[in-house]
Amino acid sequence: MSKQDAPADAATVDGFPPDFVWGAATSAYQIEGSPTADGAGLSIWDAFARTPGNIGDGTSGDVACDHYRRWREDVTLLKSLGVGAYRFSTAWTRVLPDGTGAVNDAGVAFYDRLVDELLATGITPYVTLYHWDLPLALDMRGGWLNPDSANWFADYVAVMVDRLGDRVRHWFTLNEPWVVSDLGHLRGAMAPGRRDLHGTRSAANNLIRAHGAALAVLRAAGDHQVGLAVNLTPQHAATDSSADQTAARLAHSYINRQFLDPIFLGRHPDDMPTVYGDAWQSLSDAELEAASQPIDLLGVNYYLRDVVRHAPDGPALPFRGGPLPGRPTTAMGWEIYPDGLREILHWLRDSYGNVPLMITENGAAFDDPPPVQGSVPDARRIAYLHDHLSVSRQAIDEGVNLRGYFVWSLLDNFEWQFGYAKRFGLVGVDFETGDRRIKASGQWYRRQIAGAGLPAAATVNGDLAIAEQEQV
Ligand code: IFM
Repeated sequence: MSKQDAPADAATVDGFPPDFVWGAATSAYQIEGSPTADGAGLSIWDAFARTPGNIGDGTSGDVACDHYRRWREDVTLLKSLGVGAYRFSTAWTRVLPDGTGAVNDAGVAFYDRLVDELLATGITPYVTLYHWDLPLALDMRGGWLNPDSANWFADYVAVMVDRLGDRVRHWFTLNEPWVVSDLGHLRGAMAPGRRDLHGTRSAANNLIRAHGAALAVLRAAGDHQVGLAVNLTPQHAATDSSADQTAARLAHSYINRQFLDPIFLGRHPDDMPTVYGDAWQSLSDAELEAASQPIDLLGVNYYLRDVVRHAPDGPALPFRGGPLPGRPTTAMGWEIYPDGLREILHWLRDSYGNVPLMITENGAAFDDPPPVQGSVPDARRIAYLHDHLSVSRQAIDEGVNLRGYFVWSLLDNFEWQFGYAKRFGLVGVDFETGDRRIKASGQWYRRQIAGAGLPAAATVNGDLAIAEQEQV
């Protein structure tokens, strides 16, 4: 069911397991601001955003949501949404301003306070250790192209688990390594803005090695739940032609399998030399062995599907994807395709064993309508979330080991190369004043969480009796 005009009191999706984890997600550079406060160093995103022409609206994350100063207010918002978990990332540059070497205690203290406040509020922290903001000092040493990068990352992770590991149990090593390698090292659309296929592959290899090295550190530190978060996007051939069918298969290997086959199966997809041509480099057997140690949970970031065509004259790779013409899209131009989430969840179960899964990101940017009586009536976001939760519930019924769901994002924030123009938040942010306002989707999500574990019989005409009682 699609509800293009879903209001805040629209039906929620019931019947989730009672221990299902409900959360919201953010990342450091997108919300924190104050990049050099309390001794922090610069990251590749500070440098990239300050280079004219890189960000669509000419902005940067210098202020963002000012979360570095307003974090307590944001924890209160999480509480009022009723989430049980919050996924955020730690900025490597606050902890190790030069990327390696001396620890900046004042930077660690920020995350100490945040974790303490979350726990005091009854919210479980899920920490992402790398969400794209590599210390600039390390980029000057080659960044992810340098084979030492895996060790740099492991050293930083050792500091984090040493300082926060008595309270944080859930860790994601990397967020969306494919985006780092492709958009950061091939397309130049994201930091560090490189455009080189050989470098793309080197970065991918070093990211896989970094995941393995960080996993070993976290395992040695005790009883932790460790995984990584990957963006997964169904790749459907545009036509029945063998060229398009092959293009879709190669795109699937490149986007969806490039990181997961090494991590779960200890090998590269057979297609990878075809995808990369001369630029192909494989990991050694020992590196694959280190990277493929078991993880406890896999984070799935799902937004869209791609319809793929053969593109022999493309700038780099022999395929090109985009939305199916005529289908609804979000403000990102991404096709709204909830069935693709179910497809991805099934594919993960069938390909990599029934590893525990969490949807670590799902959500949509829309051009939100103006507030009505104090609330942004973002009906399209409610419909988007509803429809993706419906297929998630269905996948659980079909045997997928799905344990949780995090909306992207808690707040409207700095959407990378698009600046502040694309709003994903359950909570709207006025970037002039920093004021926050829960949107209708945030109110809807609150009702969704309050009643999700209930069987259908506990609902009254689709509206949850328990949620209504709470609102009184
Ligand atoms: O904002 C990003 C996030 O940082 C990573 N996943 C996709 C989101 C929307 O583009």
